[in-house]
Amino acid sequence: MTTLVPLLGDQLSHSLASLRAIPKDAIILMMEVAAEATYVPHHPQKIALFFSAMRHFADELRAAGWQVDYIRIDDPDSSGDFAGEVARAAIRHKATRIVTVAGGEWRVLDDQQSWGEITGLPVEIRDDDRFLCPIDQFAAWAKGRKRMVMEDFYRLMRRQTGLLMDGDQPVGGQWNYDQENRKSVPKGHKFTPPLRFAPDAITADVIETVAARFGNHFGSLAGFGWAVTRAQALAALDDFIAHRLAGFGDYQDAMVTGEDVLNHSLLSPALNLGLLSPLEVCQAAEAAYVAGTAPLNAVEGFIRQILGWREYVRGLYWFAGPDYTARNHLNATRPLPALFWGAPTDLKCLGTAVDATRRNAMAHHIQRLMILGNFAMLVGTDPGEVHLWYLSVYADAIEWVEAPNVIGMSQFADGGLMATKPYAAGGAYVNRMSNHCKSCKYDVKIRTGPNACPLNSLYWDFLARHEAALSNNQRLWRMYDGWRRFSEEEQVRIRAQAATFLATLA
Ligand code: FAD
Ligand code: DLZ
Repeated sequence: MTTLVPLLGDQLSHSLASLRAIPKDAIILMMEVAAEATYVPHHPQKIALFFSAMRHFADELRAAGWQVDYIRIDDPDSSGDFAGEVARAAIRHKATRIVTVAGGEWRVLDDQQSWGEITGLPVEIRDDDRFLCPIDQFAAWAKGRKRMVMEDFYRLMRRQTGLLMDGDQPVGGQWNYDQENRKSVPKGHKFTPPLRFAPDAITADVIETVAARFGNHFGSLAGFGWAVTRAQALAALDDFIAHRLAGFGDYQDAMVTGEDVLNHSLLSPALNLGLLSPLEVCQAAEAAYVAGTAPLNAVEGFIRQILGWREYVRGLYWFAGPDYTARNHLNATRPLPALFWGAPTDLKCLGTAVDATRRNAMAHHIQRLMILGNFAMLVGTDPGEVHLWYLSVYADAIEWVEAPNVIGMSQFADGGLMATKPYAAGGAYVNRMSNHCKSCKYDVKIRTGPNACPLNSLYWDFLARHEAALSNNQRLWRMYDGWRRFSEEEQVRIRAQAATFLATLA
């Protein structure tokens, strides 16, 4: 009896369900495969992160007494994909059964479901229980609801975990302190930079391989500093809690030219690879509040992102089904503008966000939602293309978390399953939340004319274009009222201005 345990690149947790209740002589199979590195053109830092963290984890498993069969990307005999490697390993080890944990994408789960037929072996696919809300629990909660409001789900999760709870009531008397979390950054404010990790020999080797094989993908490898082990991820967590959590709430929605990180944690890659558990991260933040080193608005805001949003989008991804990424409620068909792949743009906010993405395989939430996502939606980009771009370029992008954020939250392509209204904004929002407009070529205060910020006309044009689909939405009433207050001549001027800009994108 030989048990083969294929373990995927985002399953790097010693508590993984497939490592429990199996014989100690089982063979753990880890596979660096070309198909996974190229099914979208991942940012080279993302590929290097996965490969380096996988190699480090394999070493940790061996040190813990497991037998690990590790297939490297340059293995000349590799078939290049999961199914082929599982089939080869099953023969190599004379396996009699396969035990694995469900992957984080419908595509991968489909593949796992084919392994039985390919190998002729019984395959047990265990639930991924590294989340706080099981998929079935989310489905039971979501079923029959007209709107799946995140805030309702979040309160349920607070009660279920006891995080920031005082008996049955929220600590501090309020569930949500978002109102306190929209401050703009005072001039000259200094942010403490995050802890980064110089590449060790394993990472350096991986970086060399990735540069040679995938160096043509969009993105730079130069600044690689991600945590690639659990020990490093824990150090990054400690550093965030000690130095940046306290300011997390205040400037959560802010954007500053020259500041890539602000007070964000940069923990999503470690969380999504399984190097950290969501509960331990939330507990560390809660402990800082209890110890008096971080205020409630910061701690609640941070915990809500993980206990609320992260669990919610995961539940929604599996609840919505495999065709979710094909949704296109607004029938948007424009190809993704070239600026997303680094073509020059005069819009400072967009150029800054794309450049951060290129250098870091990272952009913070408001850049992803209100700069990049907003622009893609305003110009009518095909949401499928937007989805593939986000899946490619961010170090933390795995479809279960990326797709709902892109298709649902940022593009409104699911017709409101996730968001109650499109996150559409013109230049005024960017000007309020950032200092980008001060050094931008365009004038954010005007709608038309050669110097007008393109976001202004694009915003109104978006609303006008989708009037039939959106104007009944109560939450958009004020915006449509604003549009109708323009004179007919001004409406024509605004739409012509937008059309001129859109023509430059083609
Ligand atoms: P912080 O601001 O420090 O937040 C703490 C943690 O909360 C994050 O590490 C993350 O685990 C969690 N979190 C925060 N917001 C969300 C959210 N909306 N959904 C799920 N988890 C959240 N997150 C990903 O992990 N992978 C993605 O591929 C991804 N794609 C996104 C695409 C779009 C269009 C948008 C709007 C958001 C996306 N997010 C994604 C969510 C969020 O932007 C990132 O989790 C966050 O920017 C990661 O940086 P951080 O660790 O510094 O986050
Ligand atoms: C993202 C990624 C990359 C770049 N490479 C690999 C790989 O070589 N081997 C692997 O096991 N996983 C990789 N991944 C993650 C997968 O594409 C996919 O996101 C997860 O398997 C989903 O659970």
